[in-house]
Amino acid sequence: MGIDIHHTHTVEVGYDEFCGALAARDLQPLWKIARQLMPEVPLPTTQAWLWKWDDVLPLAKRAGELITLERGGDRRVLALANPGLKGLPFTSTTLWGALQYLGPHESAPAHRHTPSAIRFVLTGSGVYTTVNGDACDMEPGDLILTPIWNWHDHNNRSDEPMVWFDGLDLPLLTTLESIFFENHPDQLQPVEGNNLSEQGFAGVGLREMGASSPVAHSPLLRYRRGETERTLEALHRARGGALVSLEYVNPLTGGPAVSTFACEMHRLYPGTRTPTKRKTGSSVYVVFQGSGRSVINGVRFDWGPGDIFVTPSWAGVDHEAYERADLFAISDRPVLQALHLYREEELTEGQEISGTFVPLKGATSAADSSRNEH
Ligand code: GTQ
Ligand code: FE2
Repeated sequence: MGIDIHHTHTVEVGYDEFCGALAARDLQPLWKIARQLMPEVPLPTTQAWLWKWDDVLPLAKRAGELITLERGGDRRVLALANPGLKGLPFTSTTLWGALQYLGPHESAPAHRHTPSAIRFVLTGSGVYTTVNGDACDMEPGDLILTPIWNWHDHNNRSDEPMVWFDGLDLPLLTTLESIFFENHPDQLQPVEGNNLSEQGFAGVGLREMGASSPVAHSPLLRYRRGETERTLEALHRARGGALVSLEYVNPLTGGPAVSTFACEMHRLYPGTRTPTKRKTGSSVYVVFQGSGRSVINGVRFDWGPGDIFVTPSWAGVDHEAYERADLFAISDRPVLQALHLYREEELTEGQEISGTFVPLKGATSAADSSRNEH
């Protein structure tokens, strides 16, 4: 016998009882939820938010005194938890942003996982992260990749702590239910050499014949601040304008350094407000140097060195620097592009500012914010 529509009994109940019967059978009527499910434009639960360096750093330092690095916790990391995401430790629905603190002469043990990570160094010196045997030195302004399923441990040889920004695709991989994790059999993995990945790219456009390369991510694991600086200067000389932006790419493919999110650097020059743009997907911005403000959906976010903020999907965003400023950013754009979901547009009119973000409290209205000012 096949599937028979006549064989089953009919239900004769009123509408309220009918709705109850649906719920009891784990069914939901689309007609009640269609507008929520498919709004005309993205209505993100990710909220525009900002974490001040001055609020986070003292707590990271205190964590340095209270927490030791042992198997289990593995890392001294403070996740930037978006208040829109119901207590999840995620900065947006796709991106993990965090500050990691590694004390003098400490090591964080070796492990690997399917989430890809990047480190953008904020302060400190004399630290290296070993990535599959390649000891990558970390200095302020450097970007270090620890891509999908690569063994990694962090080691501080100096007398000073180091603080860096961690960006991961962990929320995305949580949704995709594809997270695997493994501890290395030893506390630290063996080191094969120092900055080996850079040696493979000693000349622009030159590469050892037949050199093997990973397919899932960039073969270059360390992007030095000096190279970023040179490229930003060259871009500014060529283009001028209030904003120059670069992307950290896989030198072999021109694609993103890791496949699941983009790494970018934006240099803002003072005196001009950038045009308002919106795009699908979220971004996490890390202020490396300089100060300024960004307006996100009409709310003003003031920032300075070490501050971190997140822009939700389809939010109107513009920036203005008070002094020359460098914003490092990660974004889920590569995923949206691969799925043909990426859209961006520039608004013809600038945004009016309707309120100011108050750190720790969130957005307040213009009237409230003036009352709160002291
Ligand atoms: O340094 O290996 O922020 O595994 C989250 C998970 C950092 C790390 C994070 C991690 C790491
Ligand atoms: Fe890790």
